[in-house]
Amino acid sequence: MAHLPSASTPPDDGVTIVNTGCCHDCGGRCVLKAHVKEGRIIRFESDTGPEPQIRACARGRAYRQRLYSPERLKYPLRRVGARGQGRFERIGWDEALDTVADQLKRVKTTYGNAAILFLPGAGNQGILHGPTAPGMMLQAFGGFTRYWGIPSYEGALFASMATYGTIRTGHSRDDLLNSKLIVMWGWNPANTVWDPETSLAVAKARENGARIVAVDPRHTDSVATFAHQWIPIRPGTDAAMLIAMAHVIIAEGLLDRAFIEKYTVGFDAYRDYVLGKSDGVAKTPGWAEPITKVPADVITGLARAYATQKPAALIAGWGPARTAMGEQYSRAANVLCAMTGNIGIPGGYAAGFMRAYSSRETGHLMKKDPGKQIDKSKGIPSANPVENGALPRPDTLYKLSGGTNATSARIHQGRIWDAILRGRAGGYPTDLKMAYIVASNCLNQYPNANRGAEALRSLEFVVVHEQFMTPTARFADIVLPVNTFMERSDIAPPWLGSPYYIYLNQAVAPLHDTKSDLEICRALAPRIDVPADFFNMNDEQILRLFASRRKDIADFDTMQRDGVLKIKLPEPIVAFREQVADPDHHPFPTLSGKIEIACDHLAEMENPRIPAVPQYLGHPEHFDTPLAQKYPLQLLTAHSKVRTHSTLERVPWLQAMEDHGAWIHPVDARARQIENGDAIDIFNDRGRVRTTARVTERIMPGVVNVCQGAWYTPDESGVDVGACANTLTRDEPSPGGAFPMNSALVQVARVSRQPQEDQ
Ligand SMILES: Nc1nc2c(c(=O)[nH]1)N[C@H]1C(S)=C(S)[C@@H](COP(=O)(O)OP(=O)(O)OC[C@H]3O[C@@H](n4cnc5c(=O)[nH]c(N)nc54)[C@H](O)[C@@H]3O)O[C@H]1N2
Ligand SMILES: Nc1nc2c(c(=O)[nH]1)N[C@H]1C(S)=C(S)[C@@H](COP(=O)(O)OP(=O)(O)OC[C@H]3O[C@@H](n4cnc5c(=O)[nH]c(N)nc54)[C@H](O)[C@@H]3O)O[C@H]1N2
Ligand code: SF4
Ligand SMILES: [Mo]
Repeated sequence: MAHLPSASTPPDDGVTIVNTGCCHDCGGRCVLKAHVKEGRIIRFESDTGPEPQIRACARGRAYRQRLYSPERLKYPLRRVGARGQGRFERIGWDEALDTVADQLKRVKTTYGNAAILFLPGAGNQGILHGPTAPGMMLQAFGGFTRYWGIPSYEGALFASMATYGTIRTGHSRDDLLNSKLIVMWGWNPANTVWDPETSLAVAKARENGARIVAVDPRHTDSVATFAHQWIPIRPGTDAAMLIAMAHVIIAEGLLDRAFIEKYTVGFDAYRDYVLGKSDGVAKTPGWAEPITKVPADVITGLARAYATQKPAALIAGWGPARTAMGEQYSRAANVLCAMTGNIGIPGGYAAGFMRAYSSRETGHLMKKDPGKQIDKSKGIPSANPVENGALPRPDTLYKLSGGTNATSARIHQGRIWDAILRGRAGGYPTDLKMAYIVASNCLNQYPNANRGAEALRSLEFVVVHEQFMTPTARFADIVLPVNTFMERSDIAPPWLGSPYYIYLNQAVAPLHDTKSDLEICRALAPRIDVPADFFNMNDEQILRLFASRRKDIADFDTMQRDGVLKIKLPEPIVAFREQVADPDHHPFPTLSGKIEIACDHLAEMENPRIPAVPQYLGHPEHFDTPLAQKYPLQLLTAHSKVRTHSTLERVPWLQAMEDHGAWIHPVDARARQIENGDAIDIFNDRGRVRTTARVTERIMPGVVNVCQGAWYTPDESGVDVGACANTLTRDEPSPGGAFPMNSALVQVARVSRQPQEDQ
């Protein structure tokens, strides 16, 4: 591959090192140096350059087994059996593309563009490949219906926008060295990475003397590695604990009154709720103890520590916000940061969405832009003709720019299956007839997989661009085989917000008869009469065009040669540094210009489920509802360290690191005669999964965890023997749009005992 621009001089053994990277939606975005011999990658190494190094995790280092997997899709396929049965025949590219073009045109002519459902997924995070080109193509074709809501963070995002008017609320990781106390609230970067330098930064902060407390129902690898104290908490009750901490801070006068006065609005309303003046219930630690299962003195202790050991970083992960009332937890965390004045100062943290550097978006996210405010009566302009002019949905923060698009033309991602099945009659904006799915294992990754299978079966046509025969691809009529990021070039910004770019240089020629998503669009666009201007540029021309628009990419060629561009910052990023140092010239980008402890924009919704101040609120599948009699255990669906969602599911090296199985506490296991290693069923009214019991005290009683991402594999009787978490999850989003994947009630039963091994 000597012609590739990144190739350094081959060492004597005929190996060429290609500077490239890894870019699924994995929490990272890392340097990989591919050692290529005779056109094949024989090993990877990671960043060996100057600090800070952007080092790959086990998943990236195992990538050869994904790239060269015998299970890769090799050529276009057409369904021959019933939809979902997984029987296909090989066809040529022309036939496959003609079929897709004919179906697109048929659906457009018969039903209109709104009947085309585009489901882009997170599979590839480069700017060029993955769903970008298909989206542009379908837009030029007259538009499509899509979803709103991102399962990662919708609750955290909603709360961040309501409180701060922005998602840029994070600090660069080097600033953790300035913290005296770090609270890892539902945050497990030892597994989920959250940008590659994070674990090292937390370790250094601990060495530097910071005290580290973790609040998580699971004793995660992060707890084991970093934390001085583990506080297990009942899932979905975090808002109650945070509100009780606020009670301690108010009652004991530990508030930062000057900060509250100067930078916030609405504290009095929150204080009245916390003290019980508005509803007669004082939210004391004693009130929170039976709700959260956290002893009152532990809540009091953490509240005092957080308010007095300043600066303190409360890092509020997204897992607890992936719950049925998720935004209340995030709002309560944000408000606690504000009450203690831990915002805008080195070593503090604002919680919120937590993006720091923004190579992903432009600077507008930090500016209040009233000129861009949406006129509710006129509707929202959009380049997608299907959406153009649609009115905002109720219960959206439509007056703020930079958050979720408020258009009512979109359907919440968690409700897509219901929308397909019920359409306009069910109150959705359209009747959906075909799905165009790119880089998404939606059947596996959206909540309520059994309903998903029913929905996909009901469509007239399904096309999937994929690399593997995923549970979703099995439901396609046409599967188009796509290459991986080792087989093409791209630019990738970091996952969350660290200051660098990865340039992925193509390391090997595309394997089998695969194409990139962009190449597919180049071939498909003329077949559906879409003008091909964009698609006529070659890959590198587009990457150069992208780079030329970024102020922080000064030299494309050097970035391309090195495979990485690290941006040097003059000082650590501290969110809201200017707002706090010089409030007269730097208002917060909210409507009031201040941190909104009580938010008028929320109050205007007049929805008691979205109160103006954060509250602890229940929901129909909470631990204290009648349903809990039937299904007494709470299900968590954390992200696995050996997969990226459902990607990398079939990589033997990674499977060897950790088996799929369910964590269950010995008390719950004993009550069900379950021993470690037993086959168990986990079930509720939505479905039943079969997996292996991992009996462990690393999870609190009353809670079971099945990591998300295992492949949905229903057997003849409907039992999901792949144990996909979403066979069990709830698909009713929170009022603010949070995904309730950590709010399902379940029961567990033993299926059979493994034969005892000889002693
Ligand atoms: N290895 C790996 N890393 C990843 C990913 C992956 O698939 N694999 N995915 C990436 C992506 S796209 C995302 S969005 C992020 C997700 O990042 P997160 O959302 O932070 O990850 P989770 O593992 O879902 O949740 C974090 C922790 O929250 C805990 N938790 C769950 N519910 C509750 C609750 O109600 N209260 C409390 N206090 N804790 C709770 C879980 O036990 C878990 O340890 O991870 C990224 N990183
Ligand atoms: N129960 C539960 N469910 C969850 C979560 C949870 O915490 N709990 N987390 C949610 C979160 S945070 C997220 S982000 C979503 C992720 O959900 P998805 O976006 O569906 O992510 P993956 O499962 O990784 O599937 C991505 C697919 O893209 C394919 N792919 C990779 N690269 C390319 C490419 O270049 N082109 C094409 N065409 N395909 C490619 C991969 O093979 C893979 O099948 O899952 C969500 N689902
Ligand atoms: S999977 Fe993510 S965190 Fe791991 S090496 Fe690849 S980019 Fe980095
Ligand atoms: Mo995500």
